[in-house]
Amino acid sequence: MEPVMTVNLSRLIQTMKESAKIGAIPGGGLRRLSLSVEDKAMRDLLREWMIDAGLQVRLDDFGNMYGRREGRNKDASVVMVGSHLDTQPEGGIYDGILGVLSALEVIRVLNENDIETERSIEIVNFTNEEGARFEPPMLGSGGVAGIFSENYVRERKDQEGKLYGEELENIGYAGTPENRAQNIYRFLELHIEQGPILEEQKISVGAVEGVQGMNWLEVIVSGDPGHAGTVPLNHRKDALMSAAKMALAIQHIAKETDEFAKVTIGRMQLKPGSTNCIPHEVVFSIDIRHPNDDIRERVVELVRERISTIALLDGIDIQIKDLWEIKSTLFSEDIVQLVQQGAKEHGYTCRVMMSGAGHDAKYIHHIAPSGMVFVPSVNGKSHCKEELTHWEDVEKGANVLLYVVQNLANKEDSDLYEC
Ligand code: HGY
Ligand code: MN
Ligand code: MN
Repeated sequence: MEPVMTVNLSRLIQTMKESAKIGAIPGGGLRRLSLSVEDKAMRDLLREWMIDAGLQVRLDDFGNMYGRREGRNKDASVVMVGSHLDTQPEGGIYDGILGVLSALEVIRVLNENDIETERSIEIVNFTNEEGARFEPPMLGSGGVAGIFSENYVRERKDQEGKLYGEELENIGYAGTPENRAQNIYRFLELHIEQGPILEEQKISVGAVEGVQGMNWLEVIVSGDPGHAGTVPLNHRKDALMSAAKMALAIQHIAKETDEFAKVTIGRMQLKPGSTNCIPHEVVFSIDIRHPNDDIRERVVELVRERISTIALLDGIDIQIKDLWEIKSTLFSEDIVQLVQQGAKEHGYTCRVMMSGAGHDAKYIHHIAPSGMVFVPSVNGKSHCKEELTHWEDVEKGANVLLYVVQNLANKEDSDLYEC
């Protein structure tokens, strides 16, 4: 086993700060929606960095970007490392980005120390992990994992009706199906925790054992249009007022079902959206999550029942669409152990934990044993410009990533994963 190596923190910070300029918004956050001009600019920069690092760059038909560093055994299955560069509308500078740029730093360290590995290493940027522009999330990794077909992904529309496939072509990042990730030995993703646990418990590294299950639904509530000044309240079929009752009922269901149930109404649009018009249509999203699939499914069932009853009592129409569902996933035990071993070798505190957030590793785990390394989020904040992870914690996470990648990249084929 090679000596316990470390990353070049100042170079990693520099790279992260460089990326944080692309799509920067006032207050220190990022708006870099997938397949936007900002995403293109970041992809262009990543491609430049990959080429500078001597990587063979390729693109698949979902727009996923790969940079390959050949190993001694060109036929052996590869170690893939990475995450995503797209952000939320008011995202932070670490979510996903840290995983891609730490993977690049791992390559840079191996290069400058002339370390050749048995296996090839591929770093990856997965398209549209967030699902902020094109729903559902994780379309790039889900496409590679065979969850979503190329047509399904290409036909996804954003809120302005623009198509994923066309937007991908417009930014010049449409690749080919034969370039999709394949023959993966292991996949690894470094990511910020996006929650409060590591910080509260003063632990430096999370060895992620899995990702909780989640559902995305869309609800369309249809009432009657009318004038704000003339229609008596008891004659109204006000879509917004019914939607408001539904929102409170949804939160109540989660609270009464289980302490770990999480529900979020993240977007709500109403029509016609004028101060003096009674809203006749409200469309809103529901994000439901729980580590236990039975409980999560129970919450979904209760939500559907309760909001349908509210619609009935209010005499309005309701349509409930199932947008997306992932079941709770457990990662590979060998990677969880390797992450813990890496933390131990470096003398870092470490704990095993589930992820509350969804990640590309969840879908890649369908086609290759996958795992994740977490680093603490200050105040547990993420998906906002207040997202912050201290550089000394970034360094620890990246050092553990380097350790695990080096270890995996020199492992024999004997323990190849049977899909
Ligand atoms: O939604 C999620 O959990 C992830 O951050 N995209
Ligand atoms: Mn992420
Ligand atoms: Mn995210």
